[in-house]
Amino acid sequence: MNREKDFHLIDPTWCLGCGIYGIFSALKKASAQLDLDPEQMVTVTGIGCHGRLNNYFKSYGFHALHGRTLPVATGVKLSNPRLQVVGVSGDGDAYSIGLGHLIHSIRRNINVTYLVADNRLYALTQGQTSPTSQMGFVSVSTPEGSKELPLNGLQLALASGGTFIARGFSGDPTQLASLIEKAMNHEGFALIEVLSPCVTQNKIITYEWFRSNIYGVDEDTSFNPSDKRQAWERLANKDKIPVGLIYVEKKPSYEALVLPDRKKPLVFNDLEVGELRLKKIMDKFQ
Ligand SMILES: Cc1ncc(C[n+]2csc(CCOP(=O)(O)OP(=O)(O)O)c2C)c(N)n1
Ligand code: SF4
Repeated sequence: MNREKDFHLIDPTWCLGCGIYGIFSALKKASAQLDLDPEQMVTVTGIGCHGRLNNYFKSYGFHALHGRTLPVATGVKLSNPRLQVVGVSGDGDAYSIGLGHLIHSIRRNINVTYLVADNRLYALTQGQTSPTSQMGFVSVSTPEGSKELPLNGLQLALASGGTFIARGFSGDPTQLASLIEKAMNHEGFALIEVLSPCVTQNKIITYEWFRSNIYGVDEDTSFNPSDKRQAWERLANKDKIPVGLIYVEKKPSYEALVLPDRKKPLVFNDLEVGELRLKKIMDKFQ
């Protein structure tokens, strides 16, 4: 039985052809393949076009402030580690205003799957230059062309101790779904950057551009995703963009260390305060 429709709440209204449709479709596919139920999942999004995903995806959801996807996702996971928590951000949300949270989530290895929709600009606010825009990119915020080097988010993740680092392409939702499945099964923080064209505002970085600039890391049989040096070299190469599972490593997740007894998530604690305890608390405020 095809269970993908169980995760389809309503039809999305992103611009026709937007890359985020591919992410939406891959997330439904992966969730169905893992036989999850919508009530076992929480999707946390930031502000941006990508942020509308949890209006359309059927699960619990939290539409966080811009750049605050990961603090909310961390809170949800620590309150109830039984939930499958998926964060969804744009490149602005993840790599600009939210960058500090990303590095600390990576080094903690909190068990969250994080999808970063990289359309190489700020789409919702009308196409300004983002941290992943290429040098020379002309937009309302850089009318003379960007003078900044683009950020290499996955290389930064590897240097920060990332345990699952992957890149997908929204033009290939089947491959993306298989990466999301692996990410959800990974014990720890799983980062998937998804190359995801904004068809309305980015007339340079298009589906065709991505197709002619990407290659699959698994095309080379000597590539080993447990080898950090190989991963680093692939990510450092500026000529061709690697896609697939780039690095994976086993390490205990943050909640396995701070909540070793995962049978008793915080959320199931007895919230009854009791009269005596309530009095003690109230006395403190007097
Ligand atoms: C604290 C804060 N600063 C700025 C904004 C304005 N803002 C809304 S979305 C956005 C950027 C969106 O770009 P991105 O995160 O890449 O998502 P996309 O729209 O491309 O999916 C900005 C700067 C905001 N909502 N809140
Ligand atoms: S503006 Fe761009 S990113 Fe936003 S919905 Fe339209 S195509 Fe997608």
